[in-house]
This record gives sequence, C-alpha cells and structure tokens, in this order.
Amino acid sequence: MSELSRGISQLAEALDGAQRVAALTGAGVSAESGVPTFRGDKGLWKGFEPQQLATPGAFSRDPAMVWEWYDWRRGLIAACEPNPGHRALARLEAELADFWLITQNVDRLHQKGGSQRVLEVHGDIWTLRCFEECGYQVLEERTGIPELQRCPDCGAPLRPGVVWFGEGLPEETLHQAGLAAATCQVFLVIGTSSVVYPAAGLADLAASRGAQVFEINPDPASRIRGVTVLQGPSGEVLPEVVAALEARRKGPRT
Ligand code: BJW
Ligand code: ZN
Repeated sequence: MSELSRGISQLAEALDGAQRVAALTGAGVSAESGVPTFRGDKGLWKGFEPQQLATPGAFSRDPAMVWEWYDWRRGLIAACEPNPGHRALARLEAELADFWLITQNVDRLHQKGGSQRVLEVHGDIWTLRCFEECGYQVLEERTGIPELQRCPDCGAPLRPGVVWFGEGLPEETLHQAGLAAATCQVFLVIGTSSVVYPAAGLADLAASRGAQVFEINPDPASRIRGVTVLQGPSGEVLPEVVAALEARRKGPRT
C-alpha cells in the first residue's frame, strides 16, 4: 500500500469516527479549476509583491490600478468552474454530522460546488463596498468593469470585499472558525501555504486541543507536529477520501 493510500484510509477512518470535523482551504483547492495561486512559480503575484496590491495603502495610492487588477481577477474567476475537490468537500458536508468549511478563498467556488456552510475568513471578491466605510455595499456579479466605480452614497471609491494585509478579519466569521478549530476531532489543511495569519494558526489551535490534523497538498507546507500528509492535488485526493469514507459506511461493520 502506498503512503498516499494509507493516508486516505487513515483519514476516512478518522472522519467516520469524528463528531465534528473542520477544514481550512486555500488557493490550491481552486488551482485545478484554473484560478492561479498566490505564491510559488505560477503565483498570481509573480512579478508583484502582494503588499503592492493587497493593502489599503496601495488602494489609497492608486485605486484605479488596484481596481483594474481585481477586475481582471473577477473575469478570470467567472470563467472557472468548481473542480472535483470542491465537489468532494460538499459531499463531506452532506455525509458528516457536523462539518465546518473555513476558506481563505474569495472566489466562491466552494458555494458553486455545493458547499453551504462556508466561513469566508478573507471575504469575497464579488462583494463591493465603500472604501470610506460609509456602510454601502453591493453584490456585483458582472465582470469586465475596468473603470474604478464610486460609492453612490458618498462618492468614495468602491473596493472589493476582501481582507487585505493589515486589516482585521470579519469578527463573527473568525470567531466561528476558531470555535470549529478548537472543538473538532479532525482538522484538514488543504491547498494552503500556511503562511498568512491568523488563518494559518487555526491548525495549530486544533492540534493543541487534540484534533488529528491531516494535510492535502502536492507540496506540503504546514509545520504542525504529528500531521498526517496526503501528498497530492486536492482535486484527485479528496474524491478518493470521500469514496473511502462512503465505502466504510456501506461496508459490513466489524
Ligand atoms: C495545491 C494545489 C492542488 C497548489 N491541490 N494544493 C503573525 C505572524 C506573522 C505575521 C502576522 C501574524 N499575524 C498577522 C500577521 C500579518 C499578516 C500576515 O499573516 N503576514 C504574513 C504573510 C507574514 N496578516 C494580516 O495582515 C491579516 N490581518 C491581520 O492579522 O489583522 C490584524 C488586525 C486586527 C484588528 C484590526 C486590524 C488588524 C490579514 C491577512 C489577509 C490576507 N489577504 C490575502 C489577499 C486576499 C484578497 C485577494 O484575494 O486579493 O489572502 S493574502 C493571500 O494569501 C490571500 C490568501 O487567502 C492568503 C493565503 O494564501 P494561500 O491560500 O495559502 O495560497 P498560496 O498561494 O500561498 O498557497 C497555495 C498552496 O496550494 C501551496 O501550498 C501549493 O503547494 C498548494 N497547491 N496546487 C492542493 N492542485
Ligand atoms: Zn460610501
């Protein structure tokens, strides 16, 4: 049995026996849908420092440029479909009694793939809101709007509803994510480089409270002690995990 097959069986067994399960996903989960990741050779920010574009300071200095970059990304994401990894996570939600999906992704592909209980800790790219926080926000699903848009209430530039560096994460969502991590028996870390905090700290929190931690990534990145690694792309590994879980549940109990 290969190391990957062994990991898949271990994870299926752990999921089968768990009361509560939580998963943290990152850009790698959407890679097989065609959404570029942030870091690494094919990273979205290759040639750019993330800090150049994903900060409130960058937006203040050059809102039109940052707007244009997000407009380009929205168009790219709009052309992408959920992959078998997204769909497998939606199956897990249906299969398990208490499953929390925590995502750093802003693309909404988890929801498009059928997940209903999604905690978006870095916001989403489809909501636009007033940069001056006057309270105006709107869901904008059109893409290809290259001109900077302005708030109809106060005239300030509109910004994407994502969380930039140096900004706080949505409080209630982060609270729910922390609660899920602290109280689950199994925590999955999928397709993230685990460098951006506080999201990266959720796996440590889960491990410190006794959860079994599994990582799915072709290039594993978390440094959690005792983590079981399922090395491979999530669009291939996750469907196998679901199949193994369903086979256990259908098969004769021993
Ligand atoms: C595959 C695959 C396949 C490829 N299958 N896998 C503690 C220590 C140090 C620093 C800090 C700290 N606490 C806070 C900070 C500062 C900062 C931070 O973490 N900096 C570090 C980089 C050093 N954090 C913040 O600023 C956060 N805010 C904050 O802490 O506020 C405090 C505060 C409180 C109260 C008031 C005010 C302030 C905010 C962080 C926001 C992050 N935002 C971004 C941009 C979102 C908008 C946008 O999309 O443009 O979020 S940054 C970017 O990184 C994006 C992602 O969600 C995030 C994580 O990236 P992810 O998902 O891990 O992607 P990659 O590309 O890094 O990795 C992809 C992985 O996939 C790789 O491992 C591949 O191997 C793998 N892969 N193919 C499976 N097929
Ligand atoms: Zn406004």
